[in-house]
Amino acid sequence: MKSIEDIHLYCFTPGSLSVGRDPLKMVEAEILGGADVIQLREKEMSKREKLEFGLKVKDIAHHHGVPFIVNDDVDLAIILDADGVHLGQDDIPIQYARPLLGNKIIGVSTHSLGQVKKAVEAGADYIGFGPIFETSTKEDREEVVGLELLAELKDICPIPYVAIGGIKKENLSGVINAGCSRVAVISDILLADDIEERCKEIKRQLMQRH
Ligand code: 3NM
Repeated sequence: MKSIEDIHLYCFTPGSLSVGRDPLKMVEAEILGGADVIQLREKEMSKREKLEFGLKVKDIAHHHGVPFIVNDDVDLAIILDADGVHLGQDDIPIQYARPLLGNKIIGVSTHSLGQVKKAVEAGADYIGFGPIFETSTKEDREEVVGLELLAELKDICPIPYVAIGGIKKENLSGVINAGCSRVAVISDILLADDIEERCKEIKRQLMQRH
C-alpha cells in the first residue's frame, strides 16, 4: 500500500461530476492513470449511500494498493475501515478525531499559514492547502491563497502538503515551480473525456520535477 509520502496525485470520487458515467469506472480510470490516493467526497449522497458506495470504492482502491480516505465523516471512516479521514476547518477537530482513529491517516484542509501551523501542531499527517486558483467546484470556498503563499510552505511545513483548488494540466507548472509536487485535482480530471490519460499527463509532470 502506498504511504502518505507517496501521494503526488490526489484524486476523488466524482460526486455530481459523473454526469451519466459510471462513478466506479471513473475512480478506476483515475487509479490506472496514477492516482496515489482516492478520497470519498460525495456531497449529495446520504450517509447510507456513502457507506454502500464507499465499500465499493475502497475495494477498488485497495485492489490497486491505493489508500482510501473519507472526506469529513469520522464515523464513516471508522465504519468503512478506511485508511484515513480528511477534515475541513468546520469538521471535528483533530484532537477529537485522533483518539478514535489511532494511527489512521488524518488530513486537514487549510487556507492560511496560521491554519497550517495549527494543523501540524495538532498532529495532522498531511495538509491540504488552497484554493490555489479560482475554482467553482467548492461551494463554500475560501479566498484564493495563490502561488506565493504556497511557495512559503516549503520552509515552514514539516509534513506533506497537497495543493488544491483550480489546478489543471495547463496551470500545473506554476504549482510545481512554487516547490510543490503534490496536487489534489477534481474537475480537470473528472470532467476530462479521457480520465486515465489526463491523470497520466498530470502525474508525469509532477514526477518529472519531484
Ligand atoms: N477544497 P477543483 S478547493 C475540495 O481550498 C476543495 O480547501 C479546496 O476542486 C480548498 O480541482 C476544492 O475542481 C475544490 O478546483 C477543488
